[in-house]
Amino acid sequence: MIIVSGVSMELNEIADSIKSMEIRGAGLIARSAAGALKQRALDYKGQDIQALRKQLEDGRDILVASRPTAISLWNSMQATLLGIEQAESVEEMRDLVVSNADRFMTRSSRAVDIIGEFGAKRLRDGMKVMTHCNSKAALSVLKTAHAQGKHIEVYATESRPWKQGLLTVRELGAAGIPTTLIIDSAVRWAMKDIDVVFVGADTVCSNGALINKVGTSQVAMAAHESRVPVIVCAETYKFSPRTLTGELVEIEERDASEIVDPNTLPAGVKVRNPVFDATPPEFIDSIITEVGVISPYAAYEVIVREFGQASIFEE
Ligand code: RI2
Repeated sequence: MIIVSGVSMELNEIADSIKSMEIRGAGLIARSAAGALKQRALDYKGQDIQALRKQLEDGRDILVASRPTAISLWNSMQATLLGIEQAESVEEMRDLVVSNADRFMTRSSRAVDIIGEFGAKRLRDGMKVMTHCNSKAALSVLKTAHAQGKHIEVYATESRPWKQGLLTVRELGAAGIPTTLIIDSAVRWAMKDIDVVFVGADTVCSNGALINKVGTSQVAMAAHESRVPVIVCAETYKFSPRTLTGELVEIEERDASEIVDPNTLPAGVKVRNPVFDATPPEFIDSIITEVGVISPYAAYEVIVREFGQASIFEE
């Protein structure tokens, strides 16, 4: 049982909450999944090491299936189960999973703070910032700059259909940061007044492309046209080693009912609800990670450094 937002939850409940987006944000879903796998290890009371390993791998598969796009979920599972095949007892496997999960959760929370410190250096008094959706990493930059006494103003998009932008304006408003909410269609209209764009990341691909909340690519295109820099805030566990070996990132499509009640439409009218899109590296100024500020074209280096390189020459 783990406690999320004060509620104790089982692994399957955590997976359901990630799928329903009660638990959302690529970083928080990764931390919640690591905590769920840790709790499954702690809850196992048997002495059969193969049974424990199967419970952990089944739990990983359930959690990974809850949302397909954010590589953070996959990476957190890999980090939490790292080395279990070498464990020689149930106690050793349990202790390894617990320490792996704790290290991942601690490191990932610290990474958000470090990104805030690095990103705040790109903000000066009087700057107007646009952000899209609701990214803890991006908001860490804005709140850190504000806490340093920098007078910034934020334009936040509504981010339909889930309207995560309302979470953003409530959070920034409560922090005392002057914030303006705009609808997604008003991005290009607002861009003439914007100095810099800060967004989060669900997945950074090996070629430097960004997979993030749908609409990010339109924000980036409008910024590029106005020569406004786009800065991505992405912890290293959001970089995808799977794209290094040619895999494509699945763009999650969610139920039409998140957009409109299909029963109110004429028969035959289709509704599609993709909730992420891809922004090419040429529209991105830089990516702020907890290991440094990089060009999007350096994503390969981060992936190899953080995850190693599956060599075709390895035995
Ligand atoms: P943090 C969110 O996806 C948004 O796309 C956001 O930019 C990204 O995850 C990263 O969020 P969703 O969960 O990890 O709202 O920076 O679908 O909080």
